[in-house]
Amino acid sequence: MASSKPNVVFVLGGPGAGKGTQCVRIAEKHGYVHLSAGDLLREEAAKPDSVLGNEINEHIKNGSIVPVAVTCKLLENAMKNSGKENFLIDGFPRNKDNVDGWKLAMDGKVNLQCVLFFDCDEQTCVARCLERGKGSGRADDNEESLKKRIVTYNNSTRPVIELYEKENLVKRIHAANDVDKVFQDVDHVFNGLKS
Ligand code: UP5
Ligand code: MG
Repeated sequence: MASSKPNVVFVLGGPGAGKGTQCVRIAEKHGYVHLSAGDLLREEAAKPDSVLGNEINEHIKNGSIVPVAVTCKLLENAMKNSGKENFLIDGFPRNKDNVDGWKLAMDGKVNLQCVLFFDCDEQTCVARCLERGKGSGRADDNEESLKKRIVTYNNSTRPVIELYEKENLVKRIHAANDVDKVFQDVDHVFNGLKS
């Protein structure tokens, strides 16, 4: 049965697993709006008048997680402002607190279709981020930040994926493959999704 609520797919996986890359393709082919929580936070922090800029930048550099109220508000606003109905939420929720905060704000208001999990080994993730770091300008694409990002991912985000696994919502993708092969698998998932 079609839902009148907006559809949401959470997109999770380690740093450099390919979330952003694949979301761009999904958005193109399947008409979803791509909302990267990390990009929204970076944009917010870059505003000249941002009162949260320093706090957000500290979290990003340390690979720690920005308070859920901040991230959730940015996502909610972006959803509202888009005027659209299908959303890829990339890089969120990252810990149990994010899950709880999202539920508090959004429970009953959206239809969570699935959790797309880009499963990629640590070595590949780190190598991709370091390579990107040569030109990305991202404050966290360096060895020191990456170590912390990986620890946060293992300690805080993996348990979130396990939580959704128990709810049978997780679609696991082998993300160490090349971009086209990964997208083939992703495309297969989206062709089978019900709204
Ligand atoms: N690449 C991609 N796919 C490839 C493939 N199959 N083969 C070879 N190369 C591939 O890809 C990374 C790099 O790898 C690119 O150069 C790409 O070309 C190449 P990308 O698609 O960007 O991977 P992605 O998973 O999006 O990596 P990203 O670094 O964005 O992941 P993170 O989860 O670490 O970063 P995010 O921006 O989501 O978060 C950054 C920080 O923001 C967090 O650490 C945290 O401090 C904060 N944050 C919060 O606090 N709360 C949130 O809700 C979200 C973020
Ligand atoms: Mg990303």
